[in-house]
Amino acid sequence: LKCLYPDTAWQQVREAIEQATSIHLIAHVCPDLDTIGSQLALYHVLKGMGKTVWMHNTDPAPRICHYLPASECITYGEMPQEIQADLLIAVDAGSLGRLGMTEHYFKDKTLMNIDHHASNTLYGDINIVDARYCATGAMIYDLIQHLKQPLNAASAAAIYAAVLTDTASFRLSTVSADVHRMVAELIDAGTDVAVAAKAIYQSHHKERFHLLSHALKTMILQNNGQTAWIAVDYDAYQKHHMSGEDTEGFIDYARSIDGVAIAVFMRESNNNEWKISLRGEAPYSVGELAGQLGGGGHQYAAGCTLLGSFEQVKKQVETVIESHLDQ
Ligand SMILES: [Mn+2]
Repeated sequence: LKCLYPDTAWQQVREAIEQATSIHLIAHVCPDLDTIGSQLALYHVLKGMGKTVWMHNTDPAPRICHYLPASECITYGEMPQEIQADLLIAVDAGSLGRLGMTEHYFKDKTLMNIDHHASNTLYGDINIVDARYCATGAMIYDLIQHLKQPLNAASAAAIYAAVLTDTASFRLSTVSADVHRMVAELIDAGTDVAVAAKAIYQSHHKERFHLLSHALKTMILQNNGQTAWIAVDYDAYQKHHMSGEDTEGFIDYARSIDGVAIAVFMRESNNNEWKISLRGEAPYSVGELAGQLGGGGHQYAAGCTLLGSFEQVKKQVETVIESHLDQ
């Protein structure tokens, strides 16, 4: 194997992991496959090193990750009493708030922060944050090598799921030749890409498409066709018995229109609470844009949560977008 970024300083991470006997791995709220894949890949590696390992998160893991080995060991919700870890490792979370846990839980514990968000607030006692990585899962690939551990089929499959989804199926400019060389190693280690594709892209409920057809009818273009908007309000959401993960990918329809530089998907997750997803392209940074709205993310993909009516929230997002388009 070969590290994607050999200059990343993993030494402190390696030492802390080697010294720890029990470790709690934590994914971010509304977990995606990068955070869950990173959590699972680390789980298999640390188990192989003889550690006691827990995977406990605030929110449930998405249904599509259930094909990954040990995903059934991930728990969520209230903190179980039996978790007594001497090291906590957060993966793919840009800020402490993204873990969704009371700050009390982190008191007097060593917290390690492994992430690839440029906006990361360096909230850990040990921070390994490197925005060059296409996915946090790819960071785990390098970490495995620094720990001098083998890449087994279970961790390879988890890393593959993380990288596949965080690069929008290898379509982003973060995908280098080295990323593809890593994927070759993941396949050699036993990853079945067809099984992954089937689980991730071809296991949707039919209700998703009823909601998608509703969402597409809301699509509007503004700013001379440079911005595209789609929205799903709470009523529609409830009517189709949906959960957040079922709207995954809706924004891609808005982004895929010729001439659109910034796409916005507004989802009312509760009455007057809107989850805003943003996708963009250079020279714009939707990560910066989301930051101005109290959220965060990457240059090409970001999000935030806003409170208010549809009109109020849309106006707020619009104002920030227009200030970026004007520059
Ligand atoms: Mn990520």
